[in-house]
Amino acid sequence: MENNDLHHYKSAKFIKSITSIKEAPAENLSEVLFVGKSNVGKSSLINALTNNKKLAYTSSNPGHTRLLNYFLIDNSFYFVDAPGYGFSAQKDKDYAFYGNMIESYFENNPNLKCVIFLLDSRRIPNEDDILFYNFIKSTQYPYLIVMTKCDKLNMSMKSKIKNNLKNTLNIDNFNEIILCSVNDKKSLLELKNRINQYIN
Ligand SMILES: Nc1nc2c(ncn2[C@@H]2O[C@H](COP(=O)(O)OP(=O)(O)OP(=O)(O)O)[C@@H](O)[C@H]2O)c(=O)[nH]1
Ligand SMILES: [Mg+2]
Repeated sequence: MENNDLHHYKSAKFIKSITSIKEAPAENLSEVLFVGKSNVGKSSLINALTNNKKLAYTSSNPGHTRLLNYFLIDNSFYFVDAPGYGFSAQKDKDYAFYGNMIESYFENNPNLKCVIFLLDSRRIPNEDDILFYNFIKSTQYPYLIVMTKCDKLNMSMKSKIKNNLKNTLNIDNFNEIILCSVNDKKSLLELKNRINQYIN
Protein backbone atom coordinates (compact mmCIF):
# COMPACT_ATOMS: atom_id res chain seq x y z
CA MET A 1 0.00 0.00 0.00
CA GLU A 2 2.99 2.31 0.26
CA ASN A 3 3.18 2.85 -3.47
CA ASN A 4 0.77 5.76 -3.68
CA ASP A 5 2.24 6.79 -7.04
CA LEU A 6 0.01 4.16 -8.57
CA HIS A 7 -2.90 6.44 -7.83
CA HIS A 8 -1.73 9.45 -9.75
CA TYR A 9 -3.71 10.57 -12.73
CA LYS A 10 -2.12 9.35 -15.93
CA SER A 11 -2.17 12.60 -17.82
CA ALA A 12 -2.86 16.27 -17.20
CA LYS A 13 -2.50 19.11 -19.65
CA PHE A 14 -3.35 22.79 -19.82
CA ILE A 15 -6.14 23.48 -22.31
CA LYS A 16 -7.09 27.16 -22.07
CA SER A 17 -7.74 30.22 -19.91
CA ILE A 18 -11.14 31.86 -20.02
CA THR A 19 -12.85 34.89 -18.50
CA SER A 20 -16.42 33.87 -19.30
CA ILE A 21 -18.19 30.55 -19.38
CA LYS A 22 -18.99 31.28 -23.04
CA GLU A 23 -15.35 30.55 -23.84
CA ALA A 24 -15.32 27.20 -22.03
CA PRO A 25 -14.11 24.16 -24.01
CA ALA A 26 -16.80 22.85 -26.33
CA GLU A 27 -16.57 19.22 -25.20
CA ASN A 28 -19.12 18.56 -22.49
CA LEU A 29 -16.74 16.96 -20.02
CA SER A 30 -17.19 16.99 -16.26
CA GLU A 31 -15.53 19.87 -14.43
CA VAL A 32 -14.11 20.11 -10.92
CA LEU A 33 -13.61 23.71 -9.79
CA PHE A 34 -10.95 24.81 -7.27
CA VAL A 35 -11.90 28.06 -5.50
CA GLY A 36 -10.89 29.95 -2.38
CA LYS A 37 -9.00 32.94 -1.07
CA SER A 38 -5.83 34.12 -2.81
CA ASN A 39 -2.77 32.15 -1.75
CA VAL A 40 -4.80 29.36 -0.11
CA GLY A 41 -3.07 26.82 -2.38
CA LYS A 42 -5.49 26.10 -5.26
CA SER A 43 -2.90 25.88 -8.02
CA SER A 44 -0.51 23.94 -5.78
CA LEU A 45 -3.21 21.41 -4.99
CA ILE A 46 -3.92 20.82 -8.69
CA ASN A 47 -0.21 20.26 -9.21
CA ALA A 48 0.01 17.88 -6.27
CA LEU A 49 -2.99 15.85 -7.41
CA THR A 50 -1.53 15.53 -10.90
CA ASN A 51 2.04 15.06 -9.67
CA ASN A 52 3.20 17.85 -11.96
CA LYS A 53 4.79 20.86 -10.26
CA LYS A 54 4.78 22.85 -13.47
CA LEU A 55 1.18 22.38 -14.56
CA ALA A 56 -0.52 25.32 -12.81
CA TYR A 57 1.52 28.41 -11.97
CA THR A 58 1.94 28.98 -8.26
CA SER A 59 3.43 31.82 -6.28
CA SER A 60 4.09 32.84 -2.71
CA ASN A 61 2.44 36.18 -3.61
CA PRO A 62 -1.36 36.31 -3.53
CA GLY A 63 -3.28 37.16 -6.69
CA HIS A 64 -1.25 34.97 -8.98
CA THR A 65 -3.93 33.10 -10.95
CA ARG A 66 -6.00 35.69 -12.81
CA LEU A 67 -8.27 33.68 -15.11
CA LEU A 68 -10.23 30.44 -15.09
CA ASN A 69 -7.72 27.85 -16.27
CA TYR A 70 -8.81 24.52 -17.71
CA PHE A 71 -6.68 21.41 -17.29
CA LEU A 72 -7.69 18.18 -19.01
CA ILE A 73 -7.17 15.18 -16.75
CA ASP A 74 -6.81 11.65 -18.13
CA ASN A 75 -8.51 12.86 -21.32
CA SER A 76 -11.82 12.58 -19.50
CA PHE A 77 -12.57 15.57 -17.25
CA TYR A 78 -11.36 19.07 -16.38
CA PHE A 79 -9.83 20.60 -13.30
CA VAL A 80 -10.62 24.31 -13.36
CA ASP A 81 -8.25 26.57 -11.40
CA ALA A 82 -9.89 29.84 -10.37
CA PRO A 83 -8.32 33.13 -9.31
CA GLY A 84 -8.51 33.72 -5.56
CA TYR A 85 -10.73 36.26 -3.89
CA GLY A 86 -9.87 38.68 -1.12
CA PHE A 87 -6.55 39.87 -2.49
CA SER A 88 -6.40 43.51 -1.37
CA ALA A 89 -4.74 45.05 -4.44
CA GLN A 90 -7.54 43.46 -6.40
CA LYS A 91 -10.31 44.92 -4.31
CA ASP A 92 -11.49 47.90 -6.36
CA LYS A 93 -11.35 47.60 -10.12
CA ASP A 94 -10.77 43.86 -10.42
CA TYR A 95 -13.28 42.88 -7.82
CA ALA A 96 -16.32 43.29 -10.04
CA PHE A 97 -14.45 41.54 -12.82
CA TYR A 98 -13.66 38.58 -10.56
CA GLY A 99 -17.20 38.45 -9.24
CA ASN A 100 -18.71 38.47 -12.71
CA MET A 101 -16.29 35.85 -13.97
CA ILE A 102 -17.06 33.47 -11.12
CA GLU A 103 -20.79 34.11 -11.20
CA SER A 104 -20.95 33.52 -14.94
CA TYR A 105 -19.03 30.29 -14.39
CA PHE A 106 -21.53 29.04 -11.81
CA GLU A 107 -24.59 30.05 -13.77
CA ASN A 108 -26.11 27.17 -15.65
CA ASN A 109 -23.06 24.97 -15.82
CA PRO A 110 -24.24 21.37 -16.12
CA ASN A 111 -20.63 20.21 -16.53
CA LEU A 112 -19.71 21.39 -13.04
CA LYS A 113 -19.79 18.23 -10.94
CA CYS A 114 -17.95 19.31 -7.83
CA VAL A 115 -16.73 22.55 -6.25
CA ILE A 116 -13.58 22.21 -4.17
CA PHE A 117 -13.68 25.07 -1.68
CA LEU A 118 -10.26 25.65 -0.14
CA LEU A 119 -9.57 27.16 3.27
CA ASP A 120 -6.17 27.74 4.83
CA SER A 121 -5.91 25.52 7.92
CA ARG A 122 -3.59 28.08 9.50
CA ARG A 123 -6.14 30.88 9.41
CA ILE A 124 -9.58 31.52 10.79
CA PRO A 125 -12.10 31.87 7.92
CA ASN A 126 -12.84 35.56 7.35
CA GLU A 127 -15.86 37.46 6.06
CA ASP A 128 -14.97 36.73 2.43
CA ASP A 129 -14.69 33.00 3.14
CA ILE A 130 -18.04 32.94 4.90
CA LEU A 131 -19.72 34.85 2.05
CA PHE A 132 -18.23 32.55 -0.54
CA TYR A 133 -19.13 29.40 1.36
CA ASN A 134 -22.73 30.58 1.64
CA PHE A 135 -22.73 31.41 -2.05
CA ILE A 136 -21.53 27.89 -2.93
CA LYS A 137 -24.20 26.35 -0.73
CA SER A 138 -26.84 28.51 -2.41
CA THR A 139 -25.83 27.28 -5.88
CA GLN A 140 -26.78 23.65 -5.11
CA TYR A 141 -23.65 22.25 -6.78
CA PRO A 142 -21.99 19.44 -4.84
CA TYR A 143 -18.96 20.68 -2.92
CA LEU A 144 -16.13 19.59 -0.68
CA ILE A 145 -14.22 21.75 1.78
CA VAL A 146 -10.47 21.24 1.63
CA MET A 147 -8.35 22.63 4.46
CA THR A 148 -4.95 23.31 2.92
CA LYS A 149 -1.40 23.43 4.30
CA CYS A 150 -2.11 20.78 6.98
CA ASP A 151 1.52 19.76 6.81
CA LYS A 152 2.32 18.56 10.29
CA LEU A 153 -0.86 18.45 12.28
CA ASN A 154 -1.50 15.92 15.01
CA MET A 155 -4.91 14.44 15.76
CA SER A 156 -5.87 17.03 18.32
CA MET A 157 -4.95 19.93 16.02
CA LYS A 158 -6.98 18.34 13.24
CA SER A 159 -10.06 17.99 15.36
CA LYS A 160 -9.61 21.55 16.61
CA ILE A 161 -9.59 22.79 13.02
CA LYS A 162 -12.77 20.89 12.23
CA ASN A 163 -14.45 22.14 15.37
CA ASN A 164 -13.52 25.72 14.52
CA LEU A 165 -15.47 25.34 11.29
CA LYS A 166 -18.53 24.52 13.32
CA ASN A 167 -18.34 28.00 14.79
CA THR A 168 -17.18 30.04 11.82
CA LEU A 169 -19.01 28.41 8.90
CA ASN A 170 -21.69 26.58 10.83
CA ILE A 171 -20.60 23.21 9.47
CA ASP A 172 -21.50 20.18 11.50
CA ASN A 173 -21.16 17.61 8.74
CA PHE A 174 -17.46 16.76 9.03
CA ASN A 175 -17.81 14.44 6.02
CA GLU A 176 -17.59 17.41 3.74
CA ILE A 177 -14.20 18.48 5.18
CA ILE A 178 -10.90 17.04 3.97
CA LEU A 179 -7.58 18.00 5.55
CA CYS A 180 -4.87 18.17 2.91
CA SER A 181 -1.24 18.96 2.39
CA VAL A 182 0.60 18.91 -0.90
CA ASN A 183 3.28 16.98 0.99
CA ASP A 184 0.94 14.29 2.31
CA LYS A 185 0.15 11.67 -0.32
CA LYS A 186 -2.41 9.99 1.86
CA SER A 187 -4.49 13.15 2.05
CA LEU A 188 -4.21 13.66 -1.71
CA LEU A 189 -5.37 10.12 -2.31
CA GLU A 190 -8.35 10.65 -0.04
CA LEU A 191 -9.28 13.81 -1.94
CA LYS A 192 -8.90 12.03 -5.27
CA ASN A 193 -11.21 9.27 -4.16
CA ARG A 194 -13.78 11.80 -3.04
CA ILE A 195 -13.54 13.69 -6.33
CA ASN A 196 -13.95 10.45 -8.27
CA GLN A 197 -17.30 9.90 -6.64
CA TYR A 198 -18.59 13.02 -8.35
CA ILE A 199 -17.18 12.60 -11.81
CA ASN A 200 -17.95 8.93 -12.39
N1 LIG B 1 3.40 24.40 3.52
C1 LIG B 1 2.54 24.34 2.50
N2 LIG B 1 2.51 25.35 1.62
C2 LIG B 1 1.62 25.27 0.61
C3 LIG B 1 0.74 24.16 0.45
N3 LIG B 1 -0.03 24.38 -0.63
C4 LIG B 1 0.37 25.58 -1.15
N4 LIG B 1 1.35 26.12 -0.41
C5 LIG B 1 2.03 27.41 -0.64
O1 LIG B 1 1.08 28.46 -0.66
C6 LIG B 1 1.48 29.49 -1.58
C7 LIG B 1 0.33 29.80 -2.53
O2 LIG B 1 0.11 28.69 -3.38
P1 LIG B 1 -0.73 28.80 -4.72
O3 LIG B 1 -1.01 27.42 -5.12
O4 LIG B 1 -0.07 29.70 -5.71
O5 LIG B 1 -2.06 29.51 -4.20
P2 LIG B 1 -3.37 29.93 -5.02
O6 LIG B 1 -4.54 29.65 -4.13
O7 LIG B 1 -3.37 29.30 -6.36
O8 LIG B 1 -3.17 31.52 -5.12
P3 LIG B 1 -3.78 32.57 -6.21
O9 LIG B 1 -3.60 32.00 -7.57
O10 LIG B 1 -2.96 33.79 -5.97
O11 LIG B 1 -5.20 32.77 -5.83
C8 LIG B 1 2.73 28.98 -2.28
O12 LIG B 1 3.85 29.57 -1.66
C9 LIG B 1 2.69 27.48 -2.02
O13 LIG B 1 3.95 26.89 -1.99
C10 LIG B 1 0.81 23.08 1.43
O14 LIG B 1 0.10 22.06 1.41
N5 LIG B 1 1.74 23.24 2.42
MG1 LIG C 1 -3.41 30.09 -8.25
